[in-house]
Amino acid sequence: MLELYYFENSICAERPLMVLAEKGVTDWVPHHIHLFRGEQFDPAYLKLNPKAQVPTLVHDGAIIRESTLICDYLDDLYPHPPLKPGTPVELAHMREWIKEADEGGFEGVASLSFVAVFRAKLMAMPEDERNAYWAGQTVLERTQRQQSCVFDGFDSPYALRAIAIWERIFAKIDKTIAAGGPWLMGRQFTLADLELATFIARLDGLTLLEPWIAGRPHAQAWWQAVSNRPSYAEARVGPSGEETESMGREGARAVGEFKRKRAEYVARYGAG
Ligand SMILES: N[C@@H](CCC(=O)N[C@@H](CS)C(=O)NCC(=O)O)C(=O)O
Repeated sequence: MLELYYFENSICAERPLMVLAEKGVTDWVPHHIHLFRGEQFDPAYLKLNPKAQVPTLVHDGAIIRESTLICDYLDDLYPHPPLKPGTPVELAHMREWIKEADEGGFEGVASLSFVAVFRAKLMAMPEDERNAYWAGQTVLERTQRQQSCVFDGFDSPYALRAIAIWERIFAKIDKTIAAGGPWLMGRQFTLADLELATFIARLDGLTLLEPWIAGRPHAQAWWQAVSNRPSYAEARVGPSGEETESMGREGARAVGEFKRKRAEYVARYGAG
């Protein structure tokens, strides 16, 4: 039996959801973990995922954590159509994209989400409620990042780091697709495209994507192609449900400040 613990608006949980859709796998058991209701801290869930994060996959009793590892596992479990290239060199190159997305891209999207949207939500909470929210967290690094984004907004060093990493990723996507698309690994759609896509969908939902792809026609064409895949819609990638409206509205409010910060970054360090 295959069971997936996920939250519909989690950019990490959308990764395995999209893999399942690509593979046409439908016989899995969904377990919804509502992050805004604190269900990730439920003692039963903490046994599956001590970091209190989604997604978690349970396959015949075996627990698999970390979205990248879950996607890899699912691709091995359901080999058709393959989402990994066939040669060791290509495999290493595909994994380099995912490593960059995981090491900096995730933190970047999370920071921008907090600066643009969750900041307002947390600032509107009474102080003791906000402190209780952070006190329940299990990863100190994440708590400190969130606090910096909430209290300092675009002046947080994490906002600048977010801009730096995504500037580099978008420049690299544009250059790679120009050299031979339509996908990051050439003719084959792979986990590299898919695993970046769910992160970029959040930037899109926050209305922060357009400034990054406007002057990058190849990255733009790639994004069109990824977001037009049936699996993207089937997995409901991008803000959905109760989050859609607030993400778009709050994100649009932040876009002016984002553009100013990005212009400052580009003037100082260059684009990509
Ligand atoms: N490296 C982990 C990160 C998982 C992660 O941080 N998930 C977020 C949602 S995208 C989460 O569960 N956050 C819990 C919270 O906000 O309390 C993975 O890729 O699975």
